[in-house]
Amino acid sequence: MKARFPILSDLAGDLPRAANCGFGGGCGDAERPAPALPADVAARVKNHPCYSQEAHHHFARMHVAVAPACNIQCHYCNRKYDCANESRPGVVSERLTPEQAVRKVQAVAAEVPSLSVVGIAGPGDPLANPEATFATLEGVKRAAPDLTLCLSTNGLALPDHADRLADLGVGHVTVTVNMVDPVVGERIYPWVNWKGRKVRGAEASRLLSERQLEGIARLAARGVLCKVNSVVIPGVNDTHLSEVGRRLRGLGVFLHNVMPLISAPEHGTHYGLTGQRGPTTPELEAVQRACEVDVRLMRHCRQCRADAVGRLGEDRSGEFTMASLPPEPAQDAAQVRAAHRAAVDRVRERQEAAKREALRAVGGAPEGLRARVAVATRGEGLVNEHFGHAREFLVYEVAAAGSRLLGIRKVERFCQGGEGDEDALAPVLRALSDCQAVLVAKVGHCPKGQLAAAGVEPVVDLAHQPIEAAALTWFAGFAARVGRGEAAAPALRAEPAALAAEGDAVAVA
Ligand code: CLF
Ligand code: SF4
Repeated sequence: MKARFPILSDLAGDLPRAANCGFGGGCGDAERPAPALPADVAARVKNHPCYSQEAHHHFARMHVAVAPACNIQCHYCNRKYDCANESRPGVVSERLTPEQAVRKVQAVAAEVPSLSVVGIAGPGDPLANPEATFATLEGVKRAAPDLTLCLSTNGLALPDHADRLADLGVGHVTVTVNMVDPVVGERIYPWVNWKGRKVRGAEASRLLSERQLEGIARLAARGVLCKVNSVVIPGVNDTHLSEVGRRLRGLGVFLHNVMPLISAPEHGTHYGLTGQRGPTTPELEAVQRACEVDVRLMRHCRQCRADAVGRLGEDRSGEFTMASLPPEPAQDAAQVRAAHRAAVDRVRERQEAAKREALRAVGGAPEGLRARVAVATRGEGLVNEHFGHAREFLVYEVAAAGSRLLGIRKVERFCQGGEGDEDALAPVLRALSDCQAVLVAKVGHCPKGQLAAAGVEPVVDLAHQPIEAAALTWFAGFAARVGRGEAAAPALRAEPAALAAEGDAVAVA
């Protein structure tokens, strides 16, 4: 089937060109879509790739690593590595001074028209480094006022800085909240540094929790949109996080990001060295379901590095090392970013129209029938990645009432240098084992056969279609086949059975 809808690159001619164009690649139940946001809130999250799942197809963020110190110790963190609040493990390539950070933002902003957000997320805690953090935020605001300022913190120092953040126009703040019960916290936090003194045991977690909740309440009172990240630690806080969710709802938290612990011995963390594992995909999904009561759940987090650059899921940080930047600050390209936003708005209108049309077509599917559809994408909101090139799949749940993202399944790229590797295919098949179909731009003969044998239908005739419209279109045909007895209805809440084989694929909520 030919592409029926224009793709963003079709619109590139509308845009002033930057040297290195950055184009490239929910919440609620599929049967009970989340309610619409108030207009003013919708406008504030519209182009933020973390606060809007849809925006993450079109917009990039960058982190500036200006905050090396931390005021607490988490058992999942090793100071040599990125802050696990917001990062997958991996050393930060460069720590920056505020002046370097502003220069780097100017350079990236001039090269990446899709850049919409600048965040500070480590490698320690931004508010344990307040001078560097505020100098950076103020400098970025002066240099590129159209960029949204963002920050992620453990919350210990948040009450002291909430007003200053709000005064500065930081409209999006993430707080990592892993517990509201100090007995649970004792198993996550060995100590916190409070006014120059190390506080240990349950007292440390009681203090941390009180400060976190106070800080969130202050931000909410100032109209700052708060996101909470919670790390699922099996056997430690997995059954407790629904209680955390209940407390957060009362504080007006905008978004809850329930994400898996990343733990490996080579990271040198306490958990890594003591064998504390992360959750399997079914375990993670179960905790997310328990938390998803009257709060928006983020399901597209990629647990980025503290020096990440690019769209979520892509890492362009290596392109923007300090040594590679021009000696003089690059000229800003605000008009290029504005043109990108306008182009994205036009694409969105078309993709929304496509979705509405697909929803009408799927309206006759039986109530209660659902399926899981994996999608390979390079961005732009399209099914546009080859199966063998995908490093991740977006998994959607689809039903007659609509579609919603369930999560991201990271995989090793199956095709290396034009050849598919049989050994690499098995983990990909396991990662998709709970899906009824995988929508891709292309797929080779061999993986096509193996996918079909594993019960996952490879679909290429929806290539370059908008993702959700494509998933719904596939579902309409699937429902018809189920009706004719040619396909079996999947069990409700099908789970990726083999994913308990840890290490094959990391699910990122
Ligand atoms: Fe960075 Fe965090 Fe701001 Fe996003 S990340 S400070 S809110 S701009 Fe985003 Fe990365 Fe997940 Fe964070 S995908 S780890 S949620
Ligand atoms: Fe590490 Fe972040 Fe925890 Fe500090 S708050 S110990 S930097 S994970």
